[in-house]
Amino acid sequence: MFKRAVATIAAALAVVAGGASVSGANTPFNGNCQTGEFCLYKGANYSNGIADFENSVDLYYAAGAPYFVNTADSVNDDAGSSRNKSVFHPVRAYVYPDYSGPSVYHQASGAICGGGMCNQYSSLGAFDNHFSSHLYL
Ligand SMILES: [Ca+2]
Repeated sequence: MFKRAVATIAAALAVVAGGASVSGANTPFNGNCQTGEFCLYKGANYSNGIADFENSVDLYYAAGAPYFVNTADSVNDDAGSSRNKSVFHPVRAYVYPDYSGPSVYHQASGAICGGGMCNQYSSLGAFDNHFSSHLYL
């Protein structure tokens, strides 16, 4: 009886510990660009629709591919601005699937912008409406 109670308590503690993980309590695709996430916005200046990711995505237009939250708009070739809020990982976004083709490097969140690189881009210039995959580095 005592052993079972200890096991139950240990399991409960494990759940609590999991809920407060060091990676933060972000939730992908909740429409909020949280710590740890890479976010794409349909419009410039982080506006008009968001897709908030917590992992790499190798293809934006396959079955199950991402849409901007609460819209019927595929993320593929439709991002107008981007932001990396991962503290530890730079993220590279690519024009083609499978992390290929021309790309934009996003520094880890908190890194100082320099050399044309930053963790966020309020507009994407020649890359506007071109991203088709992204990779956490
Ligand atoms: Ca989120």
